[in-house]
Amino acid sequence: MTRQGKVGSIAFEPLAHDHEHPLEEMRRRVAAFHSEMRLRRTVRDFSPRPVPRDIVERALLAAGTAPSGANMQPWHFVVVADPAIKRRIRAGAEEEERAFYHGRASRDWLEALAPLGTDEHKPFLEAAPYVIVVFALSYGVLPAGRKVKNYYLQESVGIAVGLLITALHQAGLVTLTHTPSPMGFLNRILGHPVNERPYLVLVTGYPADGARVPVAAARKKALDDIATFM
Ligand code: IYR
Repeated sequence: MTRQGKVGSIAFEPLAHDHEHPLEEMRRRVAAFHSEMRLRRTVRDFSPRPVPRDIVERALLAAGTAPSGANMQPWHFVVVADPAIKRRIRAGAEEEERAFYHGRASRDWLEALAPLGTDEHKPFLEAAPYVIVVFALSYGVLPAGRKVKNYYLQESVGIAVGLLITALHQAGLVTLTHTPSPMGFLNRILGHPVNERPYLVLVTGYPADGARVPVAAARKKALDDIATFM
C-alpha cells in the first residue's frame, strides 16, 4: 500500500531541493561552515554599540525555520532593548544568581563552572543592545480557540535557539546563552502566563573593545569523542 491513500487529502508540493552541490563543493562548504562556527565564542563583555533591529528580526526568522514537534513552532522570542526592562531583568537575574553562587549550587557544580569565571554579576544584561528572552510554549491555541499540547517542546525550542545563535554569529554578532535559575521572574517582568516557560536568555550585540573569553571554553571534543560510526 502506498501512502497515497492516507495522504490523498493533504496538500503536498514537490520538494525544491535546489541546493545540491558536487562533492568537492560540498566538502568545501561543510569545512567553511565548520571554520566559521569554530570562531563562535560565548561572550560576556558586550559593547553598548547599537545593532539595527532588522538584523535581529532576520535571525529570528531563521530560528523560526527550525523543525518542531508537529510543526507547532512552540517558541516565542521577547526581544528586550528597553533599558528600564533590561535593568529589571538584570536585577531579577542577579538576585537568583546570588542565591545560586552562595548556597543553591552544589560544590561540584561550582567546580565545573570555575574555568568559565562566572559569578552573580550580570552587567551584560544591561550593556548589550538586545536581551532575547526565549519562551517555550507548552500549548498552542488553534484558530477556533482550542488548546493543543505541544510535543517535543524542549527539543524544538533547543533546535530553534541553536539556529538563532548560528544566525547571529553568521551575521557577525556575538551571543551569550544565559540561564538564570529559576526563571519565574521573567514571567513576572514580561507579563507572560505560566504556560509560557522561560527557556533561556540569549544576549546579543557586538563584543566590547578588549572583550576576553575563557581559554577553556574554546576546547572542543574531537570527532572520536563525540561521534561513533558503525
Ligand atoms: N546560571 C548561572 C550559572 C551557570 C551555569 C552553567 I551550567 C553555565 O554554563 C554558566 C553559568 C550563571 O549564568 O552564571
